[in-house]
Amino acid sequence: MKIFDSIFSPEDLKNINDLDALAQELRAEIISLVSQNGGHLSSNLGTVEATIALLKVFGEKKNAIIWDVGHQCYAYKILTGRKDKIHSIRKKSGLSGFTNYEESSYDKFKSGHSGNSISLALGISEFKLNFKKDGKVIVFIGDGSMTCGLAYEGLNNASSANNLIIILNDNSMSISKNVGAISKYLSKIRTNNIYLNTKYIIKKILSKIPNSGKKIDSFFSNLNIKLRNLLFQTGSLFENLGFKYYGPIDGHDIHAMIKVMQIAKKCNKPVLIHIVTKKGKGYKFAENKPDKFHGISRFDINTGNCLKSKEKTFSDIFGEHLCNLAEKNDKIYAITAAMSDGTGLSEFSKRFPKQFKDVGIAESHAVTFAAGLAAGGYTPIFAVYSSFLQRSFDQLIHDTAMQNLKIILAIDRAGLIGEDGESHQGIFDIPMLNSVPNIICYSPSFFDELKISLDLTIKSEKFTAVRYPKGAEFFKPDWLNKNFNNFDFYGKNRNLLIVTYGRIFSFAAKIFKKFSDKMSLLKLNKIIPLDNQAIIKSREYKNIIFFEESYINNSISEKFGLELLKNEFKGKFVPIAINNFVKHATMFEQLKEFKLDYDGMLEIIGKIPK
Ligand SMILES: Cc1ncc(C[n+]2csc(CCOP(=O)(O)OP(=O)(O)O)c2C)c(N)n1
Repeated sequence: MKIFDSIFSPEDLKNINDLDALAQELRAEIISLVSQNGGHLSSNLGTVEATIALLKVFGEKKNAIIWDVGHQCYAYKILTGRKDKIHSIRKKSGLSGFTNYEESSYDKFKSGHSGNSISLALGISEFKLNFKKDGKVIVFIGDGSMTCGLAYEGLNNASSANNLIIILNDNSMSISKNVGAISKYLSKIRTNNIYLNTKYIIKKILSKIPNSGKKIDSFFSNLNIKLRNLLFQTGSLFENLGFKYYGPIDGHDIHAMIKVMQIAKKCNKPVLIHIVTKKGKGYKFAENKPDKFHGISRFDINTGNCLKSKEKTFSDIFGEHLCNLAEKNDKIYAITAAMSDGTGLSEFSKRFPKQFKDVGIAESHAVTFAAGLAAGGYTPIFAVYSSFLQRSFDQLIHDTAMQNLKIILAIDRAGLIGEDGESHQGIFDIPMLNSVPNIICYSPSFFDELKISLDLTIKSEKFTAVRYPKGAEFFKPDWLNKNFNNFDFYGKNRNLLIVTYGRIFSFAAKIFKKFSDKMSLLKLNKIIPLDNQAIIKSREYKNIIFFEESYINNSISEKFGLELLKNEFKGKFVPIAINNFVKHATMFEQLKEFKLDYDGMLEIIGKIPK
């Protein structure tokens, strides 16, 4: 029997004598789990001990624990009553890979996007303070997430939150190496020799002091006062923001963390505990390559090799083609918000370091920075996952479109993305872009079309975007028009027209090939603005079905329907798109759920009168 088999809630931790052995068990469980289901391995391995300490000290329900991003919550899920379901993580109808209030009252929010934890915590803190509710509000946030502007908006408002405790998990990594001035600041604290020696002394002394919170508290207070001038000659950032700062603490030393958290529990002011951890801790392949194992699909535990064969993706093609373009154009400037690898920009960053910037998890800044670069004379291209672009809505409108500046958005992971669940689906970029005046957006279905789209965006004088999906291209028919026109009609039947764009065009094309006497097909390539000629021609059809891999409100299909009405279309128009948040499942299961796969399309088409 495993130690964690006897843990049904954090309360049960008090019966566990060997917490280090529990940590080892949890670690083995997480490695096995992620090797089978995929998931966020490195981050979870790095936070096992901190999770145990956190639940040992703050496990009572009156406390609120808020995880930033929430990708590091696997041990938390196991210890908060979900161990029996943990093997279903990231699978359809199983546990989410992030915190999720639908699963457990220990999870306060659904998480996934970085940097919002402090603001969320402050809201709960305010309520607790005003209504004299007991309990602390604890934020667990990584140093990568501390590159988000939103986190600082929270910190700037935290000085009176006397029930707030922030645990800053500093592993010097975001997905890849962390960037920016704050990261350098944390690194200075970590590497300062005096402090490292002091840390050693702290550990030595703490281990000799019995569980007397008061003594330890004054020990820490004195230590901080004495060291303050030595360590933070310009003043500690966090202390100046109104926090009591404890750290850096060894984030793999459960007992040191428990002691410090107990002290923090007694403080009557906001506290920041700075723990230092190793991303990927305890699994050599993840320790050596924490970025590769940050988010990983199924792998072989013995070799660390992925079980899924690596096929070319849209992100790869984007990265390669942008390198080709930059060879001949030193005005191209690529930006990522902490996703160089995911967006295919790693090679570009090495080959064109002067034309590249990782701005950290700062999507709003990235867009406005791009606008500034454009104003200065560059051709900036911001490669960003669709769901993270949601952070930049005002920057698209006010800082870019309204200024009539030419920037390019390379919108990756557009459409359904699978197991990462509700927070990560790329289904809101189109509704956003449809609200940005004068933007142009292309939606390639295939790799070669992505390259052509990029060429068009670079040549354009306007604010442009290209949206493309996660992973590889689907089946490509050999009968497609060779030119990348704004739109292309196929077929002669006037009873039924199927309209679509992006990768799901492949399904529609297969159906068309089979039933070409019963339907016609319209492939859109330029989706914003809609080409009026496509609308005019579509009026000739009796029935039109529009399949779209986007959220439906303010979608392309909605616009298409409106334009048809304006142009006195008299037939039947059926938009099939996504009408809600999309839960975790495989991408194909999700396409099926929304009738956007081959079978789903056939089913909808079958309902149209012949
Ligand atoms: C707004 C937003 N942009 C990008 C991401 C993708 N992302 C997930 S985790 C992560 C790195 C987080 O680093 P850190 O907070 O230090 O946690 P660690 O994984 O190192 O434990 C990034 C960039 C995200 N979740 N949210």
